[in-house]
Amino acid sequence: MLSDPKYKKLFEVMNSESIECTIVGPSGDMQYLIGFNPGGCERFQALFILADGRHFYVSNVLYYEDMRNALGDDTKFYLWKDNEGWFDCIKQAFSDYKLDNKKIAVSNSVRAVDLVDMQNLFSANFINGNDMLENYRAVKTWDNIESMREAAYLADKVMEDLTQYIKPGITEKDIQDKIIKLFSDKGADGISFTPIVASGPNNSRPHYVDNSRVITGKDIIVLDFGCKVNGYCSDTSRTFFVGGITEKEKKIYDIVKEAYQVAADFAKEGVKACEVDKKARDIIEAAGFGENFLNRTGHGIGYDVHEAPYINGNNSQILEKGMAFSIEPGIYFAGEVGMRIEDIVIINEEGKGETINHFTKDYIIL
Ligand SMILES: [Mn+2]
Repeated sequence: MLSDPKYKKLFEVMNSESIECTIVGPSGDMQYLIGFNPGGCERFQALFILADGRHFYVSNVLYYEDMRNALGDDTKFYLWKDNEGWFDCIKQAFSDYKLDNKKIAVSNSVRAVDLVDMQNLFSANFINGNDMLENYRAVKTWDNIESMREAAYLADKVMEDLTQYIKPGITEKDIQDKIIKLFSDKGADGISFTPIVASGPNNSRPHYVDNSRVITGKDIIVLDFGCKVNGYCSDTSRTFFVGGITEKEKKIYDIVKEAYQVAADFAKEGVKACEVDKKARDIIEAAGFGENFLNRTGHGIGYDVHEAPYINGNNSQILEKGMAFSIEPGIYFAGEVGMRIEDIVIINEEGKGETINHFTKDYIIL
């Protein structure tokens, strides 16, 4: 199974850093590596990839059939049952593959409590393998990018439909439910995260999670959502104005929009992620709202809705063809109001930054 060319780079990194084994739990990483993500639950399961090209899988018996189908006949399994626990199973595996005392990279999908248990069972040197695994899949194939274009297209259509649906008197939850239904009707595989519908004073919280507020006759609503197509995510945000827009609101919105455009126009093959962040931040700081731009400018996107490359001030990673990431500047005044615009940018075959969402960024006044 691990003869596929896409593993070559992973083995190179593992060998150069003397990493003997990489442990990958159910996740976007696993989906990328083996084409399947079982989702899983609290029962420990993981793929163990060895630097010499061997691999094995530890799983509860209830996932065996799915994982055997995904991994094929040449995969060795260590299976455990609910009434046994997984410690004997993992001890046997570590013994068979002589992993104790070795350097082992752990993906972010291995639960902290399971890692603590493994640290107590073994004297291996467990290291954080998240950057290695995320960066390994940061460059997508053009087929993958096609799926992302389709996911972005569906998100744009949902945004358009919402302009006809949102009105005073309905709740944030009504809008949330509508978004999920629209994605389902349009043929998306599913949503990429629980839609954020933040109205009135709630929209100063970028990751607002409540949904009970009723839309009033004069409201600002931040909408942030996405879907999945062939496992690949979309993610887009717009700010809608119900019952008109004031001059002051226009001024803030225009700054956010300009920050988006300047950063998106700057993004291209060969520039650093932190330089893209700076472009957006400079616009908002120059307007006097630097302290109100709470978040990084963006994040990579693929099988996971947040993954490498992160578009923040600390990331000197160089953008390459086939990378995909959000640009999502926002200005937030705690307890009062927030505005955000977000679309996905890819670095295309010509090495140019290209926004793959196409819904308007003009004022949406309902
Ligand atoms: Mn986002």
